[in-house]
Amino acid sequence: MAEESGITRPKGHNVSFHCNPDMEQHHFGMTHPMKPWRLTLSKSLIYSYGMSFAMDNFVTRAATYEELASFHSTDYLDFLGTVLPEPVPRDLESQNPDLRFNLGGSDCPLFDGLYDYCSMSAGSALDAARKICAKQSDIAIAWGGGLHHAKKAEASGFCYINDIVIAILELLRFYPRVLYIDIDVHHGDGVEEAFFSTDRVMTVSFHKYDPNNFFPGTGALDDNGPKSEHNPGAHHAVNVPLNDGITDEQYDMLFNNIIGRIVEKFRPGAIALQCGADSLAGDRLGRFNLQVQGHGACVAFCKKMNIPMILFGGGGYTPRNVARAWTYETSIAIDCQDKINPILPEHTPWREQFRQDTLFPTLEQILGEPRQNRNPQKRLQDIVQHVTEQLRFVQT
Ligand code: ZLM
Ligand code: CA
Ligand code: ZN
Repeated sequence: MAEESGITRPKGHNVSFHCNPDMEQHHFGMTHPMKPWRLTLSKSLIYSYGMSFAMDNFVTRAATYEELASFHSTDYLDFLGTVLPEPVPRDLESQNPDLRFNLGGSDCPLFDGLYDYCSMSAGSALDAARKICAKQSDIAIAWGGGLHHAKKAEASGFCYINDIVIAILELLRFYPRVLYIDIDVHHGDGVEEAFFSTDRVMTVSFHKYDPNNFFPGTGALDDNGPKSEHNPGAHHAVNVPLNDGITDEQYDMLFNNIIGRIVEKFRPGAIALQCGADSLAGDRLGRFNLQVQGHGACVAFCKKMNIPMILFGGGGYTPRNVARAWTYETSIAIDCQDKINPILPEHTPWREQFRQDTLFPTLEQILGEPRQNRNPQKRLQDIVQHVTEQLRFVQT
């Protein structure tokens, strides 16, 4: 199959792929938007293209209690390890006076094997970080990670354990500075908060921002880290608040401008890139008009800088589009994006799930009518201007 597809190992760098297939068997509940099965669909497309022959593939173990405790409080972990799913599905959170650690509501339900699911996600992310630290990998992929909302002692927005924070803490043992970039449609609040008081991690999130109508409601342009007198982390949180309907072209302009400037100034030793696929057009929860090409362009831009990098998954609620994006991004990591056939391989399992047989459906194919773009060019320029000024306070 490797010969047939013409996919070969990339020249000059190593790519590793970290997953735990047992993670994919878990269910948040029938109608919950988060479907771990999207990981199965993504992997099946990646494998169908023959890309596994160009990477080091690791089936990862679950993270241990001690590894999870590098970020999370033991109170929270102990509770997470013992709570059992409700025999009857719970209704509204308001009828639940007993919600500890924000667990058991409709966003963060208790389900069978919850603790295993969380520790497997974190296990893959941590394995990716360790391969980067050991210089055995230049780009390490953990599509099962990217759960950016989880707090030290609280579940939030479908996230229970913050695998990203745990992985970045590992990177910090070897790299003086780490850059975190988040292209999920939601604000990366958990990661931002975890590193609010250090100048060793710079966090950048691009997201839909509408404090009253879109989760989690944080991440305004001028939220840049607590500006208390002795906080070295001040100015080290960058937020790029966006409105509905942003296009590939606009996102690319913003991303290249902002990330280009940040890398020049902050000079990170490693990059952690959260590739939440809910920023794609047609996502069940998302609001943007990004195509697979525009989403992937962010990965390509980061890769060009030749800095060791972890690619995390994250959100993504229309599984066929999640699988397309993460497959294309895997191809960028291994330098075969120009070699692969945009027509999905004939032997792809669940091929009919994809509706169109191409890796790159048009906006019309995805949406019929594209979502109205509410991002005037002037506003985007103001954002770049703000970030440029913010970077004057960043020293290295
Ligand atoms: N209600 N079921 C992104 C995390 C987004 C908070 C409003 C729940 C949903 C959503 C859950 C089956 C990442 C909020 C929403 C309804 C309070 C959110 C269960 C539909 C359903 O049908 C659903 C009964 C559920 C949840 C929609 N929740 C949409 N948006 C957000 C969290 C996570 O992508 O960034 C990273 C993985 N929560 O808006 C409410 C305020 C709960
Ligand atoms: Ca984001
Ligand atoms: Zn999201």
